[in-house]
Amino acid sequence: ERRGISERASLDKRALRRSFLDNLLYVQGKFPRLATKNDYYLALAHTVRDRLMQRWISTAAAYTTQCSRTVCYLSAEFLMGPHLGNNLINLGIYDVAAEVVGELGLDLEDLLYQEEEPGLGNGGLGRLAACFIDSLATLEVPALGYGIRYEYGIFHQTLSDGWQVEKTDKWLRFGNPWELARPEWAVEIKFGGHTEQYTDEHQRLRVRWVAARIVNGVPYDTPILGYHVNTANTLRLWKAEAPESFDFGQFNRGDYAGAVTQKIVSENLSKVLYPNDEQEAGKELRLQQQFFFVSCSLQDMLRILQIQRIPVEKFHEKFAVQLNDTHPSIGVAELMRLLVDEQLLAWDTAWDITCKSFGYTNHTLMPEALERWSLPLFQRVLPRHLEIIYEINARFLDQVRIRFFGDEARIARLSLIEEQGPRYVRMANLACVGSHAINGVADLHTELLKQDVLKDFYELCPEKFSNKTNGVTPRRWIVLANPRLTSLITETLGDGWIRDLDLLRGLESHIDDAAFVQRWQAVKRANKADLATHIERRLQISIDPDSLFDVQVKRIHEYKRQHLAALHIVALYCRIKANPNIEMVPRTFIFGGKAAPGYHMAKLMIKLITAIGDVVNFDPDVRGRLKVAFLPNFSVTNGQRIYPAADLSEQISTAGKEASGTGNMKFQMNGALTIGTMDGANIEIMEEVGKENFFQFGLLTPEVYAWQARGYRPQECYERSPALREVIDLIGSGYFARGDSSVFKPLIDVLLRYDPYFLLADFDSYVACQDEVSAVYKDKHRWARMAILNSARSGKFSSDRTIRQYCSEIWNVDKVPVRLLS
Ligand code: 26W
Repeated sequence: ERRGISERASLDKRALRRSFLDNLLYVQGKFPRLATKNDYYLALAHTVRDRLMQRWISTAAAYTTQCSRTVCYLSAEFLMGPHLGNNLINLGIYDVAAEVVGELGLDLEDLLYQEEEPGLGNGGLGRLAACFIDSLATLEVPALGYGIRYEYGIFHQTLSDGWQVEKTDKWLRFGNPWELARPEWAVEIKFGGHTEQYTDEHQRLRVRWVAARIVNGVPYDTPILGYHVNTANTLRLWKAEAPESFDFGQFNRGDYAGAVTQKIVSENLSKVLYPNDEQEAGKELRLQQQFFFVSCSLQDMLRILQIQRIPVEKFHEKFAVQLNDTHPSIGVAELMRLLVDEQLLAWDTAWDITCKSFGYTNHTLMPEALERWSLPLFQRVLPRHLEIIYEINARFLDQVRIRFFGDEARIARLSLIEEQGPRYVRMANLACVGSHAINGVADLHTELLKQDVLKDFYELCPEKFSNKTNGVTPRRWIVLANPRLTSLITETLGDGWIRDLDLLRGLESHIDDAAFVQRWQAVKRANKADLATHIERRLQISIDPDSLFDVQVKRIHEYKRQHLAALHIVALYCRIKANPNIEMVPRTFIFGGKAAPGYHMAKLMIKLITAIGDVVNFDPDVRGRLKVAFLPNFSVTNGQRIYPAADLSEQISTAGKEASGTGNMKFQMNGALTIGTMDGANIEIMEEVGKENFFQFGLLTPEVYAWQARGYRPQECYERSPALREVIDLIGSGYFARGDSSVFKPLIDVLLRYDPYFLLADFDSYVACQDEVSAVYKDKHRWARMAILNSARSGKFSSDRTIRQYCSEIWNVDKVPVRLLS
């Protein structure tokens, strides 16, 4: 029976309804009266999953028969967010699915919120990887995302008395309908032990790694469908398991308990995501995790070469392997080991292949984020890789010595091994030496890499360096997150903008169309009302949807300066207390973000914000003109509610510290105006929207450097600015801590003594700029026009643009359109 495609893949409404009810019965084993909301979510998820399969198989078939050049994106983090809504949109069946569930008395949005999001990342870097694989699929580029299937993702944040409390993220509790285990493609990963030399049958000296322990890596595949295309690429995440033979085999004969312990040790490898952002901790398990997923992935690539009968010498022609920061950079040494020790290639051939395969993206200028592993630790976990790194280093430094004769200081800086004091392996140096391309993630960031962090590598090989300014996917961050805006834009311009975001420029010609501007304002107002309702439910504080929504959502970090925003709130509060009848634009300050569990100052910053809220929100003098809401557990899901409702986007990092930022782009697309420093991609956002549509303040990067060189004295700023003094003194007095002056003392002390992130230096400039924001907001029409222009000029920040640049300038890959197999 072949009447077109099977019922199970059909996108028409009747087929969807039948599948949905079928899956409720056959997958969930429930009839409607007994079904929970989660049963309905899973029934719908399976309905969608069925419809992905045909595309997934067709894609795999196209890539296999054409032996397509493939991007392998190696990332320790993929912060995907929920899949169901995105897949409905990319399949083009969101509205019809809403009708189907609606006719059964259910609400689609309600079902979407049932999905536990896979929070397999910390923040910017992990979310960037997710946007990139969406764009790769939409652009029909053959690509695999490789990472770790953490059993526990980023912790769930709750607040207790205004302090952050962490809860484990049991995202797999109710099963994961989007993944497929592929145990037939499991690989073995070695750890520890020692190396031995031996001579092979050709009398050549070779090295054998005799491991102390073996762990199995089992791939779990998730299809990643592009927007309105047949391409469904694969996200392949590795789970660690104890090998059967190891459990009860020769090592543990008779030792049942020992075998079980061994199993637990093995499975610990993919147990939990490290919640540190921009702070290197040097933990052994983290190095093991990195090696685990990288070795699994490289072995998987060798398997793919084999089934496509491509000789191993052509590895670099088949694969473009991208290192998402240094976390996967052990791959340079591991590919050398696989090619030399196991595939028996000559060192020089292997090195040539390795360098042509890898590209390295740097994501941070923070020195404390640069990964280094102590030599004893490295030797213990990866003895063979240490030898390989020594060999790479010796050959590399020989060349450096010839180029820079006698420059021993430079050689010490370029070395893969840090030699002053305790010795370390420097992973950024390994990534630079082993890659043919090195990139930063915004113009300023790339310039600072060249001048500063990677200066020596730039002077050695300037041709390796390029910039790839980050971007975000408009499918998730506009179409899915902001359906009202999506309808307005599509009714105005057609729907081409979803694949070609530059078309948003077309909105500019509607800026004088009063009806359009009014509809724009209505969209924002409705989004704000939705968020207000959400906040009221969660936090029991009333929110005025007509107040200015001033939003800062991102990881909590001193360099991102959430506490500068807090100082501003206190400054406004002081104005009200001094003159309760003062005229003031009502504002709602919305914060969200997680602090690394061991980062005490970041946790204190959260407490400061919540403590200010607890006073300001209930002081009758304020008369509702200021509200402060810290929304717990900022995540992809929560971001999707927040960005569309923002009026003002806070991007206030110290100049020269934020590599790019990507939240800034999500706000801009959704029509928020930015108040920001000249940092990261803010600079490029201002270039696109024009100075007159951007609120700029603060020191510039060279000014920060100059202040540092001169010896910055924050105390002087404090003494010079009466407003600042009042704010600092009020917090220091314990006013926001029921009179307990000890609570915020550590934070105030750092600001007055060192202020490493220049809050006090930027305070007056920030407050003046915020006053300008309020003045503009009073003119609602002017504000709306500026907001429309921000959206209209956000095309550059689509990750489609970013990925096109990676494809042509680093990866040299082309698209491979997929024909649907019937
Ligand atoms: C070892 C600890 C650690 C963990 C994570 C060090 C560094 C990281 C990441 C590189 C931190 C990160 O997410 N960086 C962010 O990357 C985004 C995507 O490029 C940028 O937009 C952000 O500016 C940058 O902070």
